Amino acid sequence: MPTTATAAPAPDPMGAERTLMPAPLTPETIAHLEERARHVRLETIRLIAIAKVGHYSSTFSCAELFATLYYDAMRLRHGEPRWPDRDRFLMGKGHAAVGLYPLLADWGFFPKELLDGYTRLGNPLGDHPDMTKVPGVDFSSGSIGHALSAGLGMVMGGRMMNRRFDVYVMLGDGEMQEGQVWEAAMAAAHQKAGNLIAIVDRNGYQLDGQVDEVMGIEPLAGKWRAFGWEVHEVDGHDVAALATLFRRLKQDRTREKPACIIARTLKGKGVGYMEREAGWHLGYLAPEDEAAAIAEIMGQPASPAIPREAAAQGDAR
Ligand SMILES: Cc1ncc(C[n+]2csc(CCOP(=O)(O)OP(=O)(O)O)c2C)c(N)n1
Ligand SMILES: [Mg+2]
Repeated sequence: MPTTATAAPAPDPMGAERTLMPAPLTPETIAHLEERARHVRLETIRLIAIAKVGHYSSTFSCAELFATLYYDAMRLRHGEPRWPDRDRFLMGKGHAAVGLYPLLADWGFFPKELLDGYTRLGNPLGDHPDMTKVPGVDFSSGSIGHALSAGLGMVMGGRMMNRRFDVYVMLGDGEMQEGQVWEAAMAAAHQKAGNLIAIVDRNGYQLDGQVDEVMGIEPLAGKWRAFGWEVHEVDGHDVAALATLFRRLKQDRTREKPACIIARTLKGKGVGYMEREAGWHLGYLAPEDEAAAIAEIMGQPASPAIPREAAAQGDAR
């Protein structure tokens, strides 16, 4: 696969790749990705126990997306967070950064010991990601709505530098209500940003309830198509389906349209009482509840529902 390409929508000399099927996924790769998603969930629980408040359910819904991106799809170099040809990853839903940090540490972008001081005074790893402090974070986020615009800017910057890398932007479904997302969507199609990939974590919930009750966003696929994007809908917890799709998109060097992946997910996926209770957007697990959540993630039977009041609610960010 070429490491550079011009911006232009001109035919790609590697266009023949488009007709090739992606390399088959082995059972070992699938098992590895599933294990990495479990790792994201377990680390999320461990780190939030240090912070004493955090976004469990927002992070659990995209654990398979994190795992597939960082262990199969993205082109990265171990220990080189600023490698100019690396694929970029931006999180519109920056509040799920707690699940990203363990993967960045795994890539050798910073010492793993930093994880142990997550959110503590002087530690660069905050509840929201800061690109000026955390090696491997490509964009500072937290105020939702900006990341797709920034991602398009990176695509355009890559063109100017005659570099070809893919730019992945993970967005929340509540974030779809932000007007700036659609301005960026319109601009990306106009710019034929074929190496821009938006991933919508369609978990059905935002901070204050069900997305379609707060302000409906359907028909979501139709909206993206109408804005000039190629749209794919996929089970966001199926690592095999995700990896196959990401591989296919990466292999297609002739695509001019930016691609949107609508990943159907469950907010809180992996811990039954969080899947059933929207109040877990921000919370803190008491130690005994934490043990039950870990057991469930490790494959033991689901624990009983914990009443909403049991989750210490922090300030809603
Ligand atoms: C501009 C802005 N407004 C409000 C918030 C507060 N806020 C944090 S997360 C969130 C809900 C996000 O929902 P969604 O995009 O669906 O993400 P999920 O956690 O469900 O993955 C809101 C409103 C914010 N971070 N930024
Ligand atoms: Mg959501």
